[in-house]
Amino acid sequence: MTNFTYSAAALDRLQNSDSEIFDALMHEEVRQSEGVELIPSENYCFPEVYALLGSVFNNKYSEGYPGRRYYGGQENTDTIENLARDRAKAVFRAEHANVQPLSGCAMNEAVYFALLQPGDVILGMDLSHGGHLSHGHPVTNMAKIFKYTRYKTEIPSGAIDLEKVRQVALETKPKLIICGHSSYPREYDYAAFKKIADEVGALIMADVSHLGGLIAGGALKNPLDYGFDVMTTTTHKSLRGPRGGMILCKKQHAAAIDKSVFPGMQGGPHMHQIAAIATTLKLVQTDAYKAYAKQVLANAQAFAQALLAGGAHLVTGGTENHLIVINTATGFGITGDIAERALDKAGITLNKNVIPDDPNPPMKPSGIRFGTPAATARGMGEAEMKLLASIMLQVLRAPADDALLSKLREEVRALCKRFPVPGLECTKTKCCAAA
Ligand code: DSN
Repeated sequence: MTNFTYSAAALDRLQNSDSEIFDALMHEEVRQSEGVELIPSENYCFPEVYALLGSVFNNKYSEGYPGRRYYGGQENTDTIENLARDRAKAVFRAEHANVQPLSGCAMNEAVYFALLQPGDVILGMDLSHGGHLSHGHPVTNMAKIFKYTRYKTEIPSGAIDLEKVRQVALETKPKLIICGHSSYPREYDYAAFKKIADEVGALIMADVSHLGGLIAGGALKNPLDYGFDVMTTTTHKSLRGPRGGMILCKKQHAAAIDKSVFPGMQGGPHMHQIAAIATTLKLVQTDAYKAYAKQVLANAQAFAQALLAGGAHLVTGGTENHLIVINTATGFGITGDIAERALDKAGITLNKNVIPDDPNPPMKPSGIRFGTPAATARGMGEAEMKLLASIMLQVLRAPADDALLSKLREEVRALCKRFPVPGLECTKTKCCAAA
């Protein structure tokens, strides 16, 4: 029952005071250990992150920014926030960093309110083509305040027709153009988007929440190198930090961004989260992390090639980053929800997902989305991706064959045993020093 990720004494207390939550925690550990996590926005954080999330920084209120707070007792919180900001600037070659956003949506909303007026037009990628809710989907509160317009990708290649983007921009006159996605397996041409923004007099932002860690590790292009005004990223996906968000921007936007985050959007920053972000930003500067970022992409390639060879229909025909979208409706005659449930039974976790211009609704969409950051964090390589692709193909061809799913579940469990979750291996072996 002892666990490397939490203090043994605190865990004992939890077991005594709230056995229901304790049991759920233990079961979740087993679920994460014995199954393969392929949701592309999830990851296993660095073990150091657990130490800081469970630390006394949780207890501190720190409204304001280093050197200008509304409460006393900030000598240690100032240290960690300054380190987090400096490391963020160094890692992403940014002129300014704000590390206080509590999450991804809050971070993007803070940017809109910092740089725009209500009623201004924002141009972002269509949700079904890979865009994100926080880029202005009509169901969001932001869509009541700003006017959102869309660009799409070409079907089936997934290429972005830049002349079409330019035309939409000329017609709708956005004040802000967003590059970024949560289910687009291709790279952006950041230079071309910046050129369009300049032509129409718009600011340009990239939301690289999925890609932040891969950019930090030097495996993908950094939009800030192309003159972008703002780049946002969450900190818990490929970056392997705590849940949270960061805004990186040009110096000229620094004051507006900071004011928009606090006091505009948020009260007290989560200092335990910021401490963990600071440490994450140190760890992503190591050679080991750079190798990890490259391996995430190599693994996605191996996975995609094995699926294509097995007859799967990949949206955009392949991948250039960490994620893959399969059209299960055309390839296997099943909707994404059926695929998700069958794969879950085999110990593979991923999510159902809409495909471009999906004729089906979001809870019964035509596809599934998955990626390699978490499996790669366990040390899995291309050979394991090929094995997982073969298991996935068997499931997708026979999603109702429970005997087959049980057999595959055992194969997945055996695979997982060979690749312990970082930080959790010590639960079993008590060899924390080796983690
Ligand atoms: N929920 C995240 C994802 O899965 O991509 C984005 O918000």
